[in-house]
Amino acid sequence: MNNKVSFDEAVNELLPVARKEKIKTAWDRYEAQSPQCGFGLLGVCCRLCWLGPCRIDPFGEGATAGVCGADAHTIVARNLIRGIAGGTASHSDHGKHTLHTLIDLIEGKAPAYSIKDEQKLKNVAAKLNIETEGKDLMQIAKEVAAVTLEDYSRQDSSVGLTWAKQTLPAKRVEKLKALGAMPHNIDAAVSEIMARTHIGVDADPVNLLLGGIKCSVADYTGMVLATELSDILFGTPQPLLSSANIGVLKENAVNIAVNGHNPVLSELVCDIALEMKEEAAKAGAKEGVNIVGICCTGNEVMMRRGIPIATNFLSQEIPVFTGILDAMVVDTQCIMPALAKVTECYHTELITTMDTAKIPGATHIEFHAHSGIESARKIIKMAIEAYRHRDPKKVNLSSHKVAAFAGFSTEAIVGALSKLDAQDPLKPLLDNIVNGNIQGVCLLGGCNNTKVMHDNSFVTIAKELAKKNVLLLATGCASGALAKAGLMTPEATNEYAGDTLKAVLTAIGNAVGLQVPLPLVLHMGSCVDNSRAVAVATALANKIGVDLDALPVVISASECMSEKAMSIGTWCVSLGFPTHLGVVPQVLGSSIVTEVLTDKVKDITGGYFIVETDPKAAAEKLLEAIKQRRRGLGI
Ligand code: BF8
Repeated sequence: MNNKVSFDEAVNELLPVARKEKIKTAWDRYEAQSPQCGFGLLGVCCRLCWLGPCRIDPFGEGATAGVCGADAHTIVARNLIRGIAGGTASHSDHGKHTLHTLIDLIEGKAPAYSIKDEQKLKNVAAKLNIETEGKDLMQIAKEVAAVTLEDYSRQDSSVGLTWAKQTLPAKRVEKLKALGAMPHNIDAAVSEIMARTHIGVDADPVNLLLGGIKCSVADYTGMVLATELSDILFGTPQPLLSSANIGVLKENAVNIAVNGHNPVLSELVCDIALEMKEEAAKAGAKEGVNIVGICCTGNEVMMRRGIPIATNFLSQEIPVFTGILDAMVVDTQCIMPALAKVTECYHTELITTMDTAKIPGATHIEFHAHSGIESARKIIKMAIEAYRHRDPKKVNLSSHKVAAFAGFSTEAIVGALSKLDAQDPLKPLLDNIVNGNIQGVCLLGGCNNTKVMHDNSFVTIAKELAKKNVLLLATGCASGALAKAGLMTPEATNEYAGDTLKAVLTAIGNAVGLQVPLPLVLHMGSCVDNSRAVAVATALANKIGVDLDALPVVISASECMSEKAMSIGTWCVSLGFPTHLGVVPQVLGSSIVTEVLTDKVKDITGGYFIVETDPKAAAEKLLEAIKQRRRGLGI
C-alpha cells in the first residue's frame, strides 16, 4: 500500500513504522474494507427492522422496495436524517455536560471550576434577555442555566428554542418557524427523528428531509450553547501563538495527549499538569508534563491555553508510533477504538474517562465534575509511571512542528476590528467586503476521511480561495490540517493571500500591534465552535438588515465523515449557506433526495449542498457561490 496517504509528511514518515511493526492503522483497515458496499454507499440499504435487511437495486432490475414497501427515496431519506439525529444528540450531549458542570458549580458541587469570564456571562445573559442589573454572578449564572435547561426540557411545542431565536437573525428565525423547522426542545427533536423513521411512520422523502432540517436547528442550538457556556467556564479565547504537528511531543517530558471533544476534563488535566511538574522531573522527565491535543479537545485547549495540537482525526493513532507518547486521555466522540490495539504494542496508556465512552483494553478512570481534580491527578500519575517504561528501541522522533496562531473567537475578531474602528468594529470588515478587497468568507470545517488524501483538500481549497481574496475561517479537524500545514501564520498570508486580502489582514495586524498580517486562516475552535462563525455572520447580516442567505459566506467540509458533520452540514444549509462536501454523501440512491439537497432546498432555506470531490474544482464552485451572493447584494 502507498505510504503517501497524507498531505502531512509527519504521517507519511511514521506510517512505515506501524507497517514494520505490523500494526494496522485506519488506512490499512480502509483497504481491508474495500471495495465498500455499493448499497451502503448509495444509502439504499435499510436495517431499521428485522423484516430486513432490505436493499434496493440501484439499476432498477431487482427489488424496488423493501419488505414493508419503502422505496429507495424513503430509505435514503430515513438513513440520512437518522445520521442528523446522531450528530445532534452528540453535540447537544456535549452542551448538556457543560451545562451540568455550570449547574454543579452554582450548587457548590464542582469546586475545581469557576466563572472564568464574567463579562461573557453577562453578555450571554443579555443575549438571552436576562436582566443582570443588581444581581450577583451566581444568580446570573443560575438564570442562564435555567433558560438553557428549558431548551432541553420545554414541552410547549408552540415555543421555539431560546438559544436559536436569540442568536440567529430575526428573518431566519421567522423563515424556520414558517417552515415548521423551529424545534421547541433539543432532545425532543432527536427523539422525533427516531420516531418518524421507525418502520411504518414517515415515508415521504421530502417530509423526512424537512424533519432533518428541523433537527439540524436543534443541533445548531446544542453547539452554540456548548460554545458559550464553555467560554463562561473556561474563558473566551483570545489570539495566541501555539504550534502544531507531531513534533510538539517532547523527548524529555511526560507526554499526554488529550483527545475527544469535551473541555470539562482536559481543562483540569492542564491545570493539574502544571502542579505535577516536580513529580515528572523525579521520574526523569526534565521538562515536566507536556500536554498536547488531538481532534476537538485539542482545538479547545489550543484556543484557550495555547496547548499545541499534535494531529487531527484520521492520524490520531500516529503519535503513538513516536514511542514517546506516554498517555492518551480520551473523553468522547471521534475516538478510534483501534487505539486500544495500537497502544497495546507500546508503553502508552490509553485512558477513558466517561461513563458513556469506554473502550475494551483501555484503563477507565471515571471523571465527574465534583471529583475531577482527583481523576486528573490519577491520570497524570499514570502517565508519569508509563514514562518510566518507554522503550528506547521504539523511539521515532518527529521533527515536524510549525507555528500556529489560534484563539480567534468572535469576540477576538471583533476586538481586533475595533482597533480600526472603535465605534463600529464591523464597519471595516463590511466596507472591505463591499469594495471587494475581501470577496467573501469561507468557513473550512469538518473531519478527515480515508476516501480522500488526508488533509490535502483543506490545504488546496484554502490556498485557492486565499489567492482569490476570500477570508478563511477554520474549525474542527480542518483547523488541525491547516495548522499543521503552516497556514495559520502571518507568513502564509504573505505567501498565499491575494493582494487585497493581504492588505486587509496586514492593516488589522498592524492595528493590533502585531506588525505582521493576521494569519491566512483564522482558527475559530472546535466543531461546536462553528457557532462562532455563525455569530460573525449574524452580526454582519443584522448590520445590513439582511438574512444569512444573502451574505457572501460559504462553508466547506471537504473531508466530512461523521454524523456530526451531517448535522452541521445540514444546519449550514438550513441557515442559508452554500455548503460544500468533498466526500460523496450516501444519498445518491435517491434522485429525489439528491435533487432536494443540491437544488430544491435553495427555494426554502436559500442554502444548498455543493458536492465536489476535486478540491480545485470545489474552490471554483465555492468562489462562484460567493460571486452569486455578491451579485445578489449588488456589490
Ligand atoms: O467534532 S471534525 S472528525 S474531531 S466530527 Fe470528529 Fe469530524 Fe474531527 Fe471534532 Ni468534528
